[in-house]
Amino acid sequence: MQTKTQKLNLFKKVGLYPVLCPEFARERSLIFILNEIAGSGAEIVQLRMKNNSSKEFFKTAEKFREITSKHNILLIINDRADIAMACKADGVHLGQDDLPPETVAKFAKKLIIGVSTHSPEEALQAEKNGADYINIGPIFSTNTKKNASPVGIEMVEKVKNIVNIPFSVMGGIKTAHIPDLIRAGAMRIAMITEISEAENIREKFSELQKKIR
Ligand code: TZP
Ligand code: MG
Repeated sequence: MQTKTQKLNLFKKVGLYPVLCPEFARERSLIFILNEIAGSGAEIVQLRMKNNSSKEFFKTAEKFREITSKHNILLIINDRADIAMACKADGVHLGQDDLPPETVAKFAKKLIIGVSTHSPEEALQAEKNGADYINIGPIFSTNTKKNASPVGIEMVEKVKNIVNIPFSVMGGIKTAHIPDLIRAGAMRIAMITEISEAENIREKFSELQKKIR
């Protein structure tokens, strides 16, 4: 069992941050995709299930925990601190409408707490309220987050200068965007479809890792 500090140290070293959702998997199972990225050396994965029952989410999370533990992959659960606790995940990723980070921190002392942010104000607030990391996004427009307007690469430059916690970037990011994002100061790049909808997931994952390292 790792301490929260140990988990956070692993988080800081993450480059590529895959997020897996059943809706963006081209009919392949999430377990299949997880095994593919585990075989390509994934360091972290987030499980995001917006349209399933709590029970289905939990059952998948348990399977994810089994596989990620074997491969020393950090497991982050989207939205649901209860499911993250129940499956013994390493962290939870909270949206602006989920439980506040300061509340989760009170009962989930070992979970890494990530928060989605869409402006410098939200980023500062999340840090103040106890987030261990934030995500900045959506950087570009994307089908996976239709209702949010893109914040652009400029937001990365702004936020990196005002927060002291690690951050990831996400939203519409494709392979070709990586050099520009790295130049802007992004060290952790989160992606859904570029990875999970790739024809050959292993190949795509390795290509992305090389670009980020
Ligand atoms: N939060 C900000 S952007 C996003 C989420 C959940 C979706 C990113 O998906 P993709 O396929 O990498 O554009
Ligand atoms: Mg969420």
